[in-house]
Amino acid sequence: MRIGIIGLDQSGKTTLFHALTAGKGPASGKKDANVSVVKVPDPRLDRLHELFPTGKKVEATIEYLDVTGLSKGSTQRKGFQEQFLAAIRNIDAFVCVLRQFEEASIPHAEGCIDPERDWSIIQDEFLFSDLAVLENRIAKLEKDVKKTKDDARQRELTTLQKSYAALESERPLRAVDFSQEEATILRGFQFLTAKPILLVLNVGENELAVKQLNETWQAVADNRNIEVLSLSAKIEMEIAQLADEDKALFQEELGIDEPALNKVIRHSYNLLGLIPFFTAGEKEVRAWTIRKNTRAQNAARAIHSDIERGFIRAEVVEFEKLSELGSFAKCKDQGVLRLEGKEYIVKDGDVITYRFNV
Ligand SMILES: Nc1nc2c(ncn2[C@@H]2O[C@H](COP(=O)(O)OP(=O)(O)OP(=O)(O)O)[C@@H](O)[C@H]2O)c(=O)[nH]1
Ligand SMILES: [Mg+2]
Repeated sequence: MRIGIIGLDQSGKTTLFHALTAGKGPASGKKDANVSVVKVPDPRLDRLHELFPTGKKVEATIEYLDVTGLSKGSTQRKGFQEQFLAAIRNIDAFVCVLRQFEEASIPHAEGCIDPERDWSIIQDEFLFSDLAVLENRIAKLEKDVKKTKDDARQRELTTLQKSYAALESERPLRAVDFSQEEATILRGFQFLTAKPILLVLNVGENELAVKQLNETWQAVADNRNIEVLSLSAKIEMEIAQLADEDKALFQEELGIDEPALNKVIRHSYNLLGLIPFFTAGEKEVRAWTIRKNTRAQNAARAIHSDIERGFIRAEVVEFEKLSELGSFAKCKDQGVLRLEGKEYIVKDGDVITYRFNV
């Protein structure tokens, strides 16, 4: 999973990126799209490692990209469109940093601090960008369809016209219902308004104690495929650089209940409809990421396509039961280790042993 961190200039993107990567900095040297692989912290995995201490502990990972260069009017500028789109081509979702912190020494390009205005600037940019892509493609398809009467092209045209109509009435594509077929047609276009988005209000230190979103942001968060949270990127970066024993103390002093890393990752997971399942044994304990409502057989693909292909059955136990009883053998004795077939829908926190044959 890849998530792109975007936002207007000087909103705190790079600061958040560094907070997420615990000050370790970018893994790639590229100037405009720094990539970093972030481990997904999960206390359940730590507990499994206590039960199976002989091997490695392998967390699930999410990749974050620090994407620069979005400002008012920028997606309309020649060349920018391609550059920005290239940078985010394979992105599953956005984290959008909105500046709320006041800092006289860092002027805002729009003259004053107003995260609602900034959010509407970004929405407009995305809307215009998608409309421009749609206009070109629709114009071309209309000609083609007239000439060839091709069925597939007609369906694509209809889908794109539906998308265009939504955008014209200022509805982002992430809020529109599409059939499976329509979604497949649209996927290749990488429309910006179609991607799920996590809005991060980058607040000042003095606002950290405010835990509730105000009404406006609450209403925004009620939209489909949008989440909103507030944090201070700067403070979080400072925390990320502290030694573990100092972290808790500093957080408590500031009234931060959990590190932003955990919050951002949890929201990213929600947004993308992701859940983890676990495998545990002598060699390793490991978390795997799948989409919600994945069948046991398809979930095996996260581990290896051979297991999916040669699937026989899955031995499944809830994490809580395994944690309580302490071993697979006890779980079996107590009848809480279940044999599941390929249609079983994997649940968040299932510990699975696959039986397969290739
Ligand atoms: N006071 C304060 N300053 C912050 C906060 N977050 C970021 N900054 C400062 O704001 C400036 C811009 O932060 P960056 O993280 O570089 O912002 P950016 O969005 O990556 O900027 P560009 O990549 O240039 O668009 C830096 O000087 C940060 O130290 C914050 O929560 N409070
Ligand atoms: Mg930056």
